[in-house]
Amino acid sequence: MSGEKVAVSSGPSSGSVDVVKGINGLDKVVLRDPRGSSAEVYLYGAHVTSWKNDHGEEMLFVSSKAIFKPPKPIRGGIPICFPQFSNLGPLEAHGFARNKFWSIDNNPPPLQTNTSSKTFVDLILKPSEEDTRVWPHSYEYRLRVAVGPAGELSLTSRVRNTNADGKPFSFTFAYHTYFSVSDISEVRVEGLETLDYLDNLQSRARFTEQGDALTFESEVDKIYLSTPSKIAILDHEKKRTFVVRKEGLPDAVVWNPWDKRAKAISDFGDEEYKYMLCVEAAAIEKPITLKPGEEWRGRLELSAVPSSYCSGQLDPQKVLHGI
Ligand code: TA6
Repeated sequence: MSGEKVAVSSGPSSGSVDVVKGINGLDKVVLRDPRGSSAEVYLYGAHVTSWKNDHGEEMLFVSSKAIFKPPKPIRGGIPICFPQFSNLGPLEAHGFARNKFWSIDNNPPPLQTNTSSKTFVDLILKPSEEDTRVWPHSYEYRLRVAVGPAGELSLTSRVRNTNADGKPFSFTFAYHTYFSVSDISEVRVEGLETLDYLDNLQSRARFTEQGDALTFESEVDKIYLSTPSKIAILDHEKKRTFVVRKEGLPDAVVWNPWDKRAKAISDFGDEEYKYMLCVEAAAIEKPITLKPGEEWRGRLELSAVPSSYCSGQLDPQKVLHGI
């Protein structure tokens, strides 16, 4: 596969960034870190569909039934829910960002991050005239997707209100990440215990999670509120722990459709719920409000580390708090 090179730094320590044709001829950006990890981002939706470690192992789940055909969003990877999470407003479910064509931003404003990653792409979404009929606001949404030297994947969103009429706007948001897991019934999530959540399966009634790590044996669709900045997903069978770090994103959604609901989703395999778990860094309970000229930033960093949690050797507190 050959493709166009886009703006990247060069030199032996730099990675590569190429634009190639993906499924159904849709443009995708392939990021390769020199140490071997990689990521793929479709311009359609600014949708990350692949994140591989330096052994070429895929970390994200994408359904075998995913339809890469606009206007249908891609099932799996990291859909961007903006400017509305789920049906919490008048727009289509999860907003429109995931089914718009984004552009490569070759000249983004400087972005301060605490990573040394040199392998990244900047994408931008601005509303068309038709879009402003659906959501009557002017904005610039910049997304940087980067793979780092330790194999980490980061997504940094910057949303700026560019309304000329002086009006503020509000939005809700999620990085709807689908993690690939070996067997959902062997997965634990640490970092959300004892927190309050809204249960989507019970008309978003508010409950408090019990003290134990989350495990899975039926459908779950919960919005955890005011969560810590680190969440760990422990895959017992793979002996792998995903660490989710987030900034500017107080909430976290946990979703698995389980068997019945899986059957009702046309672009999702009947058995695929066993091999995925969505843990979504989000801002839902308190919508973000921006006045003209103001900018919001929401950052997600994902890493995968080997874990020996199954043998009881790894204290989840160490994963979460680094102690
Ligand atoms: O984030 C969880 C959720 O809002 C669920 O309620 C579920 O429907 C899922 O997202 C998938 O939504 P989608 O519109 O992609 O089918």
